[in-house]
Amino acid sequence: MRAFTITADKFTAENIPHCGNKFLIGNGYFGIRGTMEEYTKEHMPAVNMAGIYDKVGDAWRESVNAPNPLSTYVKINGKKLALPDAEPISHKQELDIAKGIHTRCTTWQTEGGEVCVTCERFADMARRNAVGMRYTLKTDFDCTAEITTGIDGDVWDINGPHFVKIDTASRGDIEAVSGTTGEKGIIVTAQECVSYRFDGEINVRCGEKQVLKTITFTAKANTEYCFEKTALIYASCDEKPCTDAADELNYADLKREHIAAWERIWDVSEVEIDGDDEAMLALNYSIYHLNCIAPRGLSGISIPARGLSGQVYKGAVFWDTEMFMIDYYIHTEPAVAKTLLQYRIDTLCGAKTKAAEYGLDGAYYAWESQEGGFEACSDYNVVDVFTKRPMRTYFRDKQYHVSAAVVYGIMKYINATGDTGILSEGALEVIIECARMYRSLLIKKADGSQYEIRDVVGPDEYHERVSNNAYTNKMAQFVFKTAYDMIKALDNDSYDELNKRYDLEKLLDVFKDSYENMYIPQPSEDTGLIEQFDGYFKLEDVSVDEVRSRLLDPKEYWGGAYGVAADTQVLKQADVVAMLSMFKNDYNAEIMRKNWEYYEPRTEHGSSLSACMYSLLSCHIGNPDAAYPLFMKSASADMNPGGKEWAGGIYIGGTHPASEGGAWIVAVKGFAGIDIADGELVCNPNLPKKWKKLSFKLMFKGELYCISIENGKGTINKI
Ligand code: IFM
Repeated sequence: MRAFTITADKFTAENIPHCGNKFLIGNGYFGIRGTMEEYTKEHMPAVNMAGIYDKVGDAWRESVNAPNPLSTYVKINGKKLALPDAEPISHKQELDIAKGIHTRCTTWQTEGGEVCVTCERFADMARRNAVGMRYTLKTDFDCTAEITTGIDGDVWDINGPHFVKIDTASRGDIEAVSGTTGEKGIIVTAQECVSYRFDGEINVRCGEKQVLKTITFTAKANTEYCFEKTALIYASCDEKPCTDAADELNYADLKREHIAAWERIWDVSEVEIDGDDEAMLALNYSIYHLNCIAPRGLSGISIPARGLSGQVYKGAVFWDTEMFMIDYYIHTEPAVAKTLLQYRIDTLCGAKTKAAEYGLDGAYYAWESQEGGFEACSDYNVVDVFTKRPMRTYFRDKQYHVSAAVVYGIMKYINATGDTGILSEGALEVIIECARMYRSLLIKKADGSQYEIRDVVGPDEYHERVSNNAYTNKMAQFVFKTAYDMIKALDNDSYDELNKRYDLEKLLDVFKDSYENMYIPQPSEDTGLIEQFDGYFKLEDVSVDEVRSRLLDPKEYWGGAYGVAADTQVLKQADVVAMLSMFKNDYNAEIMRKNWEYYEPRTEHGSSLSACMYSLLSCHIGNPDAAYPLFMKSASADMNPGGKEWAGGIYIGGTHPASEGGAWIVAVKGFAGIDIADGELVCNPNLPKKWKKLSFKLMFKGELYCISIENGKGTINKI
């Protein structure tokens, strides 16, 4: 893997939330925000745990942050030096994405002279519970120095506090802080061992929420004083208990194993782009994030919409995973993709419960899914900025397309891995139950000709409760056809077995009737345009800027009953365009072009899921240069400040793994034109002008391939 480093060489307090996302490290079991070691909870440090949730009172249920074992600050001659309060004369934060190592180097000017701290740390990719940290203090004058390091159980929460009980302990060389969650009594522990080789007086304090160890010593000018910390994070609900002890780990060994693990990951996942270093960095940075949150060797969890960067969107799993992220894992680490799908199989019961709650058959997957498929979304998911009252929204009730995304994800996985075995492991039941759910939504059109689906919210969330959303109807048809085909493909034994639980003959009839008679909004003969939903073209046709100018408050919600976009054609994110980019073989290039050109100027791209879909469709219609800026936007979602971070006083920032996965899809399926035709991998490339060569590896049906595109020609070689 070539050296790729992300840097911020200036400190600004307003960038603290952004840097927390941008410099995230993680290993799938937890994510550690790119915050400074001295930060307290106001600055949003977090060791965000995968798949552990808690609810406090009536507040939203959300994922849990572990006690923070990185907590460290220094005092020089009795004066504390800590960001953001003490302004530095220089500050550099770096992320080595090849090695998964975060470093910071900060220098302060004091009365006595300069004080510099450096710290490197990593979320161990080889040992899921471990964290390594090496902290160094250097002054250019003799002074009395204090380094205080420990574990902080007073963690940042959005809807917390989640720990109803915090225990602190210090025994021998080990300190530990355990927080017990209120709802389920899960104990989340951080344990640490600190080692150093200089003389100092040591003082360990076990407080109510922290254990802090202070080393006081006389620092000589221009001498480095360094301590190493090995820490472990684990929870009482872990499937595989942590068997390590922090004092048995060695920092250098951990670091070596960690780097080797990243090397193995990059060996398959690195993408090389000749002629465009900026794009190569952005894309590999996206891949870095996808790797930090992959649940390797874990079970029962999937990836939340904001990855492991905190509690935004309740730490919940959305359709983002199956539509935007899973492709990357399918083609680099299929076992991870299978884990993601297993989560949907395991949570089928939750999806059935939700369907029943709405009077539907089958399985209706949660818009915001937590453990067990629990729907975390409330009926009031947005706050009115004027009245401060919760607003009734329909994300939870009406985004039926989530179930289809699960089926779509399953089929992408099967087509690319050949692992049809997953069907008998529960995936077929998921497909059938999703098809049953869609069937119970169908209504015969008044003229009796076809089935329609009324009262939905499509991917464009600004228009609620619409009918015949082209995307939703097309996805429902896809689910019916998939369910039909998968049942038809069963061998006799499997058919008989499944027939004990379902009347398969009847289901085949029902699914066939459903997909054959499903109403799919068609391109107009005059304009070639597909109407996003019934009546969309009758809405006010104004520009995105005009709609924006109507906001009375910048934090107003654009959608819902009376949002500024609701009665206009302005949409939040790709909707018809998402449908076209997914079903490109069903439409000709001219139709796709006309719809892209119509919908793009009317799209706010208010969701980070939007740009990649437009970019992908641009590639499909042979316009890679129009695709390029949208690809870069998608790949850089977490690199540049300026994304939506706050809404109505609620932090909505965090990392954007769907956007990052979307960027990978554009590079591989768009620019490189990788597709599966007749069960084989094919390549129809269309590179942006400045890309001289694009190369990457890809897993397909259990084999690793090397793909290389140069001079308009693609080669696919088995490794
Ligand atoms: O799933 C998305 C949704 O489509 C748009 N709002 C954000 C969600 C989470 O990324």
